[in-house]
Amino acid sequence: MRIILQFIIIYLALAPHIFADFIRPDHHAPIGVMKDHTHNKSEFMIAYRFMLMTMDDMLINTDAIESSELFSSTTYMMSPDKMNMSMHMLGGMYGLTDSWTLALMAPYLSSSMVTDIKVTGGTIEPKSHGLGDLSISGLYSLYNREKIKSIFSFGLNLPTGSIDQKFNNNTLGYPMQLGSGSFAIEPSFVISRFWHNVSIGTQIGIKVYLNENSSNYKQGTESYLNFWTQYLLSKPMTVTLRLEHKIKNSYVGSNPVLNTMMSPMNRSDLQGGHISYAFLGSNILLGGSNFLSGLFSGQRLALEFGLPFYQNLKGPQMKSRYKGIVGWQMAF
Ligand SMILES: [Cu+2]
Repeated sequence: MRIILQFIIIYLALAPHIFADFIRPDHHAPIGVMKDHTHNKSEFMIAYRFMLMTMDDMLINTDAIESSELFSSTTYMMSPDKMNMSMHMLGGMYGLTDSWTLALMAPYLSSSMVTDIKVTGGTIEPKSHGLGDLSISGLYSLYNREKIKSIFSFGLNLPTGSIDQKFNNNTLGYPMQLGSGSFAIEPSFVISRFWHNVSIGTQIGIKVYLNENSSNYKQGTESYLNFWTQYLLSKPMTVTLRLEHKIKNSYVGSNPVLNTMMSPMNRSDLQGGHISYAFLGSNILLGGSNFLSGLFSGQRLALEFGLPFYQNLKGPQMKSRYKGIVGWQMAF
């Protein structure tokens, strides 16, 4: 009896520390960062993310250009005006060992683009939707302690998304296609540091397309750098701040069916650029210290909203306006 009592006393004394240190909302990066954490052996996680991105107006490098200027100063017959892109993404993770985690991601994309027509002075709104490129990754936990975690991951992009989306029997420009048509490799590295109620993390990654697709082009190499910090507002909830910089190179080759005189969207050499975003968000443990903890055990909810603060695009190319991401994750 005394042993049991002692055990209970010790347990109660340690419990707050166990719960404080074992799972924290900032053990996962802000929701827009992928491949940021690993799982223990035999642990599964399923994830759903919804992302919305809006683009409008055009840039040539950092200078804005209107449709009317584009029509008066060039021979283009069409000009992009506004684009909405939404993505549903299903993800799965599985801990093969305590060091190796397997991750799968499947995106479903919907895009629409309001396009100005020079001849009629009117607009059209082509749409595309369908499965994007699947990816499969191996994540290796290089270092996993209470205060520092570090992961190296290696991803493979599979060309499952369509690159032949059409509108009125005409092949749509590059930004409206759903996939890349190519295999790609994507190594990335993450390191995060945790303190009592603050953490910071950084990720660097690069995605290299390997082969020319069936339409005679290959997307440009993409590299990205993320830096974030999280502050624990309470045990189950953080506020997140993230800076992201992406560099995308121009495409190699071009799709011969796209008429480059028609629209800048058809120009494979006008697809790259630099873009920097600032995101504000939150990570929430639904199974945190509330009475519904049993029901939502192992579940997370996270969101981010971001605005671009620097864009330098090979243009004329549409510029980004904002990006919003909501995600739900469940580990078991
Ligand atoms: Cu996970």
